[in-house]
Amino acid sequence: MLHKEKHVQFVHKLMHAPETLESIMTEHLKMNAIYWGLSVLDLLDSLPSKEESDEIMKWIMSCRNRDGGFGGAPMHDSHILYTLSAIQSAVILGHLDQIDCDSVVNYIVGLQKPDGSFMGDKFGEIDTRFVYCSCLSLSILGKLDAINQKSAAEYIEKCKNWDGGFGQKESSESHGGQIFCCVGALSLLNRLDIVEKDKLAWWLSERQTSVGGLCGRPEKDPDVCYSWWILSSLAILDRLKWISCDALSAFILHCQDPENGGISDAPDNVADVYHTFFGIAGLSLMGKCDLKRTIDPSYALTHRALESIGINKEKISLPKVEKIKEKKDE
Ligand code: GRG
Repeated sequence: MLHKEKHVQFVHKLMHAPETLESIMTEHLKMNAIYWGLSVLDLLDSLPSKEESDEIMKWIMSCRNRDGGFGGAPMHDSHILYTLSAIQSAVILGHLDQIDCDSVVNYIVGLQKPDGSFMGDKFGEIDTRFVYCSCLSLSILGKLDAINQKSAAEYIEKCKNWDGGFGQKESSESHGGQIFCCVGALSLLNRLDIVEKDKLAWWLSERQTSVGGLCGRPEKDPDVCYSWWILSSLAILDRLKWISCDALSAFILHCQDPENGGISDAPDNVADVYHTFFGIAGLSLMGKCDLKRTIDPSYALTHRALESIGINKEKISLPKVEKIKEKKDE
């Protein structure tokens, strides 16, 4: 059983929590945490009130910098990871109009390198995560054509490995999280032809462990967050049926805190909002626990949120329901 009410309370409690040593130490992640928390509330049909939404939006806008990007908290440097979370949160709250489209687009365009790759910020780290974050931000804003899409896709192709997977950069080992970013970006760029679908789906399905949970690389332990990274990649490739959804959902449910709400990375660990979001998002993708299959695997936003900005179902890459009649569950 999914403890929906408890999870909603868990997120509300976090949003209103007083400052603690832990919250100060994780301040740099606050913008991401806002997106994860709001997404949980959206998936569980419990969006904040108008007053609360306005308050959250005010905080988001206080993280905007002169360069057009957003930091993880007020007065933090801009980074594409937080810029995307700010945009996604604004979409969920119905306040995308408050984001200054031109300056954020300029900021993102300035992150692309001549080889198509993206820096995360002005300090220059390169990672396939940043290609995805940039493409998704621009796609939401309807401005994908502001970057060199051809070279972005070609850069991702260079990061493809012999096993069909993708890594952090060229010659990096395949990793579930990076695969999500590369497949997600290619889906947004309409370049899924670059993916060797069966080979990659085989690698992804091999990440299901004997306890049902998914891991990010061979020989690693399962972690609830891969119920998103791996599963949404399989969904984009239309091969969700290649794993046992029953076994995965049992693993996710086993990682819940039934008393205080929230989901942890693995059974009996401490719950956090990151794993709560990716666990519930995975359950939604599989249509388990009476959750609507409402999250889009490329945009990581609900259909409701996407439709509110005019991105409609035809563009959304959710595979058909009947296709989730998986072999392994039978
Ligand atoms: C909008 C959903 C969304 C995402 C934004 C930031 C980002 C784009 C994607 C991150 C993808 C990623 C790299 C996820 C992996 C996170 C993780 C568990 C890293 C730990 O990796 P390892 O290799 O741990 O240290 P393992 O699990 O292999 O033991």
